[in-house]
Amino acid sequence: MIVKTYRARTMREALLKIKHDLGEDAVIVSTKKITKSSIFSFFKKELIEVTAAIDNKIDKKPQESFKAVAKKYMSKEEKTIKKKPQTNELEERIKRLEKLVENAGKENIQRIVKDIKYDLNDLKSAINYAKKDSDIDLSKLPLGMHKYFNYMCDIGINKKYSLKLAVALYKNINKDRISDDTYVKEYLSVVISQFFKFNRLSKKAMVLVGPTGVGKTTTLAKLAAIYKLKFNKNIGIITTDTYRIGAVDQLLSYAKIMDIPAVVSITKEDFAHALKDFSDMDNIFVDTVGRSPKDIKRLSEIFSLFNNTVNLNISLVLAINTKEEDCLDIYDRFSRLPIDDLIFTKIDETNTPGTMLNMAVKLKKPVSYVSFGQDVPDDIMEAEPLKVSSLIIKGYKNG
Ligand SMILES: Nc1nc2c(ncn2[C@@H]2O[C@H](COP(=O)(O)OP(=O)(O)OP(=O)(O)O)[C@@H](O)[C@H]2O)c(=O)[nH]1
Ligand SMILES: [Mg+2]
Repeated sequence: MIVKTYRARTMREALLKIKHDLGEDAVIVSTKKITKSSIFSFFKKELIEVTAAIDNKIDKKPQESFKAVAKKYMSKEEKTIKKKPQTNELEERIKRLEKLVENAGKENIQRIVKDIKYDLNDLKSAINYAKKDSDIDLSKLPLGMHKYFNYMCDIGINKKYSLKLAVALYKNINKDRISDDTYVKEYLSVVISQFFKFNRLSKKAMVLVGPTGVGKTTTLAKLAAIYKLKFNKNIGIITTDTYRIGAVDQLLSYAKIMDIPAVVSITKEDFAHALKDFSDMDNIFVDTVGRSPKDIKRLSEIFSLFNNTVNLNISLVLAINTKEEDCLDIYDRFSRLPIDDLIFTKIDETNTPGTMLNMAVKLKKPVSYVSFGQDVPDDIMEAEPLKVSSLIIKGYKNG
């Protein structure tokens, strides 16, 4: 008698092996299920072990002929294979589950991945910032806001304000939209606008003072044109800038083109007379000589002209492309005059318009106008808070 043991994944496979090896007359002696584990696999494999024998002479009573067992298992497996409806149903369920997973993936996992990417970028920019500058503690800044903090610093908003604004912004925005740049920046623009106060001209005479070359004469020409041509006002121009012939010429030729009466004042008495002469006018615009804030003697000349003169709106003109510390120093020097408001110029020439916010907060002064170009009278606007904050956040081209 030949006795042999076969292992296979299925009974069908085992029977085929036995048939091939021992022939159709072999008998099944025993069958059992065994499990086999592999060092390469975490999962144990289940096998069928079949012992078969062939020797009809000795073993008169084989328990079961190979043929019979083969037939039984073959038909069993065939039956299982033929059970198409059941398989189809399983396949259908698998498909349904796969579809669910797929859809869940689209809605949630993709969103989660997007959020993770956003937070990663945010962390990267926080690390970059920490490498560059370690004098400000960013630990209070919520994740997701580093990007906006950096943006505010980049556009010139002072670091401490940027941090406070980012924290305040986070408390108020819809957190689900934290990565939506347009939404967050619009919100930021509204928050920033709260720090500005607009000064609408209410006094009869407006005097523009400030350092050299900041745009006093150009701004005055723009305002004179707007008040005369747009608001239909009767206006007069006084220039106290007799320092340079060119400067007097510049203003007188503007006045001539616009058909506006203009006079030149040198002394305090001249100025008083000019004001008297224009007393019937709706508005009077007064230009002054540009003085270096360091030139104390010449600054005093300006101060003596306007000090104690009533009903003057004194506007300090600051070119916003000037360094913040210099702007503060300029304000300091000129604040011997009763400054009513600030006029910001040259916004078109700077990448850091956030300086306007720093100035408005530090100097606690309202703003009357902002100027963003050389064209008279187009490149100027009233400093309405939302418009100014929009200029800061979006830049002057998109603001
Ligand atoms: N880009 C830009 N240039 C400006 C703006 N305002 C004025 N300017 C230009 O700045 C230069 C100086 O302008 P002025 O109006 O003469 O300046 P100012 O303050 O009167 O100068 P001084 O009288 O010499 O002190 C001129 O070339 C102007 O065209 C502005 O908002 N943007
Ligand atoms: Mg001038």
